[in-house]
Amino acid sequence: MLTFCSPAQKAHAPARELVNGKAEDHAETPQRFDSVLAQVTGAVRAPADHGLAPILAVHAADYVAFLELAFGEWQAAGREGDAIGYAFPVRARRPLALDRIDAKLGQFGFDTVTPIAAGTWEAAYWGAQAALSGIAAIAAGEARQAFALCRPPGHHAGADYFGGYCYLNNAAIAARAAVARGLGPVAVLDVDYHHGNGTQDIFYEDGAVFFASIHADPRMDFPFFWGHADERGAGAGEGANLNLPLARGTGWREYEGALAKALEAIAAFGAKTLIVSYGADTFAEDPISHFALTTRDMQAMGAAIGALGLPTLTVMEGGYDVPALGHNVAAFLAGLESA
Ligand code: OKP
Ligand code: ZN
Repeated sequence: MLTFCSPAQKAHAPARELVNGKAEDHAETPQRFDSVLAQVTGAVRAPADHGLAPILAVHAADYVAFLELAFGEWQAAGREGDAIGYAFPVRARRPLALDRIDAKLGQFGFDTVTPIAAGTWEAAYWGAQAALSGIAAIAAGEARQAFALCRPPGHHAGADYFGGYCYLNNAAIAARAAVARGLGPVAVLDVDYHHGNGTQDIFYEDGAVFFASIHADPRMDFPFFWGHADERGAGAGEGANLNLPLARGTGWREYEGALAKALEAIAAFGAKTLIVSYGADTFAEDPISHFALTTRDMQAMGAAIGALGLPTLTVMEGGYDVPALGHNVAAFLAGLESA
């Protein structure tokens, strides 16, 4: 599988996340990148620099400027360690031109597990470029399938917010770019353990992009507030959003049924290009998740998706069993290629 990634994606190395009243070692580590890179087969290419324009086609300009400058402002304010907000506008969030870094972290972030560290912007930027390069290769007919080894992940990031370890929404940026290149209609299929709330939000009223997500029931798991089955899109996007929440403990038998529903809906939508937000945190041994898929199931998942026969870009999302991560990704991609 043609793979795009940059070593710059290891520059993001947040130390801790604040969860359940404790500071824990951050689960989304640079070692994840190495685990995957060690197992991918086929050509590995550095991403081309497509610049900020395709990022700004998804993300708000003030948000992107904030991301780029936040760590510097944090240091200029005399803070130590990574930037984490502490006050969040639950109601009446509006685009206030606030100056204090503390205020901005709350304005643009929705949790305390997504620090902005020294290399966050650089890593997120090059992850987005990897996804864009995958779409460029598909558009040019160089490959029918490609893999963007994005890190940090992207699917929790919205047009103007970060959270859930995500800053730039790589899958959404790729989907918009695919539409712009005439590869639409586009479907994004999110198989990470967690609901892709950012991607859902970005395309909620956009009828050009179908979003389907199979994930842990948000009544039990992050991101809690989004990913419920009754969220079906609105306006021009009405009916173009499909959430398939599953119970903790779900194994391949149940998962396979949900996947079949998602694939059927994507086919019925008439998608011409598919973006897969792939997270390996559905793996039974994942340290922060609660499904029960095996490495072999990852291959079956890839094969089922590949059977759609669509040009497909796979974008890396989560997966936190670091030694197993590369093997799970490789199994998924092998399945995808086998179809
Ligand atoms: C990002 B992605 C465990 C609690 C933190 C946040 C999960 C973010 C997942 N330390 N929960 O979707 O894999
Ligand atoms: Zn996840």
